[in-house]
Amino acid sequence: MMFFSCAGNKEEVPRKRPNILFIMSDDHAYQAISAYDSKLIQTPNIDRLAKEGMLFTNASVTNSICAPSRATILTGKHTHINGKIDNLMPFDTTQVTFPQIFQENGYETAMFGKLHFGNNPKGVDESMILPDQGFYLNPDFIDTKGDTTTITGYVTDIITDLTLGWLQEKRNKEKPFMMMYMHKAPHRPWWPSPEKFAEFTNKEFPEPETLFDDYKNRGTAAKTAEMNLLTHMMYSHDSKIRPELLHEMGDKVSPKVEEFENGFYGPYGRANAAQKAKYDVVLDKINADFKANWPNMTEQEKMRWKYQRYMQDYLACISSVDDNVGRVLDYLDESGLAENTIVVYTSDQGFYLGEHGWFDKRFIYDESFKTPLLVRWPNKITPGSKENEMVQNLDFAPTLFEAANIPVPTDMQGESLMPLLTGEKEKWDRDAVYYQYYEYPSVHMVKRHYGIVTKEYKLIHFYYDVDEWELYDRLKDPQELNNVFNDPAYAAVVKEMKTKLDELRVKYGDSSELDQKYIEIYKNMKTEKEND
Ligand code: SGN
Ligand code: CA
Repeated sequence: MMFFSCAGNKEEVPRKRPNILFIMSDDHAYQAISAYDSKLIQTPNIDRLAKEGMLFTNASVTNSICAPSRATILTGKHTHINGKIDNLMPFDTTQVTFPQIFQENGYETAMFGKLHFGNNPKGVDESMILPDQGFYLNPDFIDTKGDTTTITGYVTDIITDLTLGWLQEKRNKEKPFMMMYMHKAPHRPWWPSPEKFAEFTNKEFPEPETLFDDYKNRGTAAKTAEMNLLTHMMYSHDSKIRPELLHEMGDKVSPKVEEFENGFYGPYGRANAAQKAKYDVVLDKINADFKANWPNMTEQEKMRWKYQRYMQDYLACISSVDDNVGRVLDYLDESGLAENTIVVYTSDQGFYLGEHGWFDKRFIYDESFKTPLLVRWPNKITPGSKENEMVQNLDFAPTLFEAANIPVPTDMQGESLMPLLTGEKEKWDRDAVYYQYYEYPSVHMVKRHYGIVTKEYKLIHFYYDVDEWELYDRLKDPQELNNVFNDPAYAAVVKEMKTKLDELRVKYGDSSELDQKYIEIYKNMKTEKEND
């Protein structure tokens, strides 16, 4: 194993080392944090971290999907190296994860909420983990011993109660802590608490400029992805139309969208009678509106209706996350812990909130590729600072190690963000990041691709069943509507970016042989599943 311990310093170092509170939500788009963009929602509590710390405007993931992002964060390695390239592959449990190293270096460690693989987090003294994706209502948790318990209530509140309970009472207060507080929300199917559901269905949200994107000047991948609000978002599972009503309305419900079996009753069916009564009031209203108006709407109106329904639920889930982050930040203040605690807020990736007509993620395009990142560390980070350097989830582990005075394992691929956090920017020299997405063919049908992103440009290669390149001018075309790969004016940029991309592939140990190997593994895995 390639890591070191802080031998020799064990007596005096622990008390001075900072505590770490790592907060991560699932699918939280930066467009839905008011410190980034206030047109959709106010998130006053998350915003405190920007006011009192640093907000990163070009933070990204290496592979925009849940479990791979978590594997990257835990290992500090790209997914082609740690092996967790998609949501389907098993996580290689021989990989060393950063909580293990914190634990070995005298930290008290805990993890509460969604992990999404293994459900046997390594290196945590205490954990309560949702099995797989987990449930919004009355969720099950797997505890430190591996036993399962069901807790009554709304998942975001419960994960916070568990987190606060550990911080207040359970942890060993002689040691610094490294706590991972990881929300399930706002993951699909976006079930809000009953109170937020009632509140947010009365709101109307501004539409993104590209809601009616026709994918002109883009490649095959954008045109064939299955994440369009009108044609792929489900009436029942997503927009919360009761299956009985869909059945009753028959052909009046168009366009046809394939539904998940139990898409509605899966989540709703978890509610007890008292909870159902609260949800029913709101569901009745939504369903009555759909019944009366849907058959008479134009395609454009249908798109708009679905967008509003989507935003009402998605943002209601975020509002609960924000309230609960506020509870934890208040506790840090009241207990006097805030001053020596690094607080990180991030998401496992970005998310489309109707931009390009989409929901979901997976693409290297900005709304999916970029992820929120806010870091507060009193007396170290200048309050209210903003940073636009190209940083990634790959960098979290090395950063936290440096902050805790723990040597960074030499096989980790990220860079510590400490020079950016502490105003020593001259020590930062990265100008490009590397990205790769693998899960295809699969849900949402986003094609395999890899690419390089600098502040100015994004070069992408889609492969496997296509061989297409795209180049975007990030400064002139921030919405990424014009692929300029074949524009002669960009020939020199293409050449330079291709060379840089090759260099990055070598630097991070990636290659076309490895791409091919993962294609074979994926095919075999799918065949095995089909034969089961
Ligand atoms: C589920 C979702 C998909 C989502 C994947 C991966 N459908 O399959 O929309 O892309 O998870 O999400 S759902 O209706 O069952 O929620 S991830 O965040 O876990 O990567
Ligand atoms: Ca996710």
